[in-house]
Amino acid sequence: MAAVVIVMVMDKAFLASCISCMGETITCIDIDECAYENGGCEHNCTNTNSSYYCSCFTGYRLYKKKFCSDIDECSEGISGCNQLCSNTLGSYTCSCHNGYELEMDNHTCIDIDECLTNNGGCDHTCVNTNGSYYCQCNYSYVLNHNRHQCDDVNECANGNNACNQKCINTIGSYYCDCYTGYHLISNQRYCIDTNECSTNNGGCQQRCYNTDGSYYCSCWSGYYWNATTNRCEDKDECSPNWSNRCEQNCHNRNGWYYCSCRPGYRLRYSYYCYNIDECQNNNGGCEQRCIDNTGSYYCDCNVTGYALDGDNHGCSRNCSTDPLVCQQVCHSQNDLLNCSCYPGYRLTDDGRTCEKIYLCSENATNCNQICTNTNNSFICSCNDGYELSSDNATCQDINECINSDCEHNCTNTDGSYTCSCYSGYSLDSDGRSCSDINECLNENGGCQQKCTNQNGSFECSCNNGYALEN
Ligand SMILES: *[C@@H]1O[C@H](CO)[C@@H](O)[C@H](O)[C@H]1NC(C)=O
Ligand SMILES: *[C@@H]1O[C@H](CO)[C@@H](O)[C@H](O)[C@H]1NC(C)=O
Ligand SMILES: *[C@@H]1O[C@H](CO)[C@@H](O)[C@H](O)[C@H]1NC(C)=O
Ligand SMILES: *[C@@H]1O[C@H](CO)[C@@H](O)[C@H](O)[C@H]1NC(C)=O
Ligand SMILES: *[C@@H]1O[C@H](CO)[C@@H](O)[C@H](O)[C@H]1NC(C)=O
Ligand SMILES: *[C@@H]1O[C@H](CO)[C@@H](O)[C@H](O)[C@H]1NC(C)=O
Ligand SMILES: *[C@@H]1O[C@H](CO)[C@@H](O)[C@H](O)[C@H]1NC(C)=O
Ligand SMILES: *[C@@H]1O[C@H](CO)[C@@H](O)[C@H](O)[C@H]1NC(C)=O
Ligand SMILES: *[C@@H]1O[C@H](CO)[C@@H](O)[C@H](O)[C@H]1NC(C)=O
Ligand SMILES: *[C@@H]1O[C@H](CO)[C@@H](O)[C@H](O)[C@H]1NC(C)=O
Ligand SMILES: *[C@@H]1O[C@H](CO)[C@@H](O)[C@H](O)[C@H]1NC(C)=O
Ligand SMILES: CC(=O)N[C@H]1CO[C@H](CO)[C@@H](O)[C@@H]1O
Repeated sequence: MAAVVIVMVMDKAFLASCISCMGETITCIDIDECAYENGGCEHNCTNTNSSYYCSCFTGYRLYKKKFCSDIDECSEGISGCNQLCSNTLGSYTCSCHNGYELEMDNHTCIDIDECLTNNGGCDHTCVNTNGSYYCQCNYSYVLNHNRHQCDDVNECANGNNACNQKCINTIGSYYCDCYTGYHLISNQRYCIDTNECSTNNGGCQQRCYNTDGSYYCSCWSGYYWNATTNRCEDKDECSPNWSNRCEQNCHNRNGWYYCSCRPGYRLRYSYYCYNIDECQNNNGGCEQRCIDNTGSYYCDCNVTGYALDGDNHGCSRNCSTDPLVCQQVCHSQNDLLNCSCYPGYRLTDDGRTCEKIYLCSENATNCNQICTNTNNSFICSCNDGYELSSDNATCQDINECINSDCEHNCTNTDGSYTCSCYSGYSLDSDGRSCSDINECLNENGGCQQKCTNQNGSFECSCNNGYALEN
């Protein structure tokens, strides 16, 4: 404290002279130059033995021994700032570019991982970089102009994107699709025709035809599509509505038809009918001439006097087929004709003409019973009970019983007739009427007790007290 008081009463000059007076007994005390106006130092003043000096605060540099000027650490490159440096009075501060932050040492800048905060504002992927970051979009997205949002890419907008039929864009993707009747192959891009017929015959009843992108049904030949019933139905080729190739007869069957020919024709090449020359085979079965027609044939008898039999094949001759052979009467047997003549005529040597007979004495008169000569001929007649038949020669029995005078039965006999009576009657002497026979007259009719005659019959009965045995 005392020193301090002393200093206060000495000026500088004295102090200096004092110091130089070495060896003097005068006790010199240090003058504190800093005490007065800080020794003229701008910043710090430090008093020393017999002197003093000025110094500056950190960040300042001494000049002209007393004054202090700020050190620009930034421009002098001594700041140690990692990135940006800004000078301040007496100091400096480090700072960092965008995207970096100052470390705890206040000098080093380290990258800020913007992606840690809210994904950096990126829609999809945030990629941190040294000092920055960027957003990335998933495949099939494109980064919006704002660099953060991801917009869907319409892959289909540009040339269908390898889909050969339909391209369907979706958010974030796309897929290929096919028109009806096609399907995707395994690469999921190309469409190939779907063979609808391979499954369930395409739903077709009969034929299924696959086409590119579609298919159609049809019917087997022999069937047609009936639009009313929606079914394949049998074509009735034989009906006028459909054509058939049969030359003659047509027979429809389910799904087909066949042809046939009328008798006398033979089917050839399935459709055509050719005439059969039946006469080539065994003369057509004709006994004489066989004449072929288209489709048939017929027999003919070309030997004079012969005519076709009922079977139209055989030929035979009889009196009506050869009427001119016999002049009068004709008899035939097995194609042989025998002529004869009416009664009163006789066959001449030619075997067919007849000449008239004039006398009953000639055998050929043929009179059966009675022959009577006339002027230039003869006539036949008959005995009683006979009549002349239509040949004027033979006599035939008259059936008198047709209109008889018998009372009961009449029995015709050759040339006559007899009458007879029912049982129980007897024929009268006139040979025609019948009388009842009284049977009781003859041995009591065989009755034991009473006999009662009746017309044509009789009856037995018993006395009182008897009964007829069975
Ligand atoms: C300057 O003076 C101040 C206050 O008296 C002190 O804290 C500092 O250390 C001094 N600086 C120097 C370089 O002497
Ligand atoms: C960095 O600066 C801050 C504020 O200016 C201070 O509080 C801190 O102590 C400083 N750190 C270092 C290591 O200097
Ligand atoms: C980051 O960038 C700074 C400045 O360009 C560089 O000094 C530092 O080495 C980089 N860090 C990495 C990890 O690349
Ligand atoms: C992007 O891709 C990632 C990885 O494949 C997936 O997890 C994410 O869901 C996708 N985001 C969108 C929007 O598709
Ligand atoms: C189709 O079927 C209907 C019903 O059976 C029938 O009436 C019609 O005639 C058929 N159509 C033809 C063209 O035959
Ligand atoms: C033939 O055709 C006519 C007209 O289409 C039809 O009315 C008739 O039913 C058909 N006849 C047969 C047998 O199919
Ligand atoms: C009858 O016809 C056949 C075949 O034409 C012929 O061979 C035969 O000579 C004919 N007979 C007579 C008698 O005309
Ligand atoms: C004669 O022959 C023809 C032809 O065969 C036949 O139709 C007819 O009945 C025959 N006549 C007699 C009387 O046999
Ligand atoms: C008549 O027939 C008899 C017996 O056949 C014969 O003897 C007689 O000469 C015949 N008379 C005449 C005239 O032909
Ligand atoms: C039988 O006589 C009658 C009468 O004289 C005559 O019309 C008829 O033609 C004669 N019949 C025969 C077969 O000669
Ligand atoms: C008479 O005629 C009847 C009926 O035709 C017959 O039953 C009966 O036997 C005949 N009697 C005689 C005697 O011919
Ligand atoms: C404070 C200080 O260092 N005082 C010194 C000044 O010089 C004298 C003489 O040399 C010393 O004796 C003091 O100690």
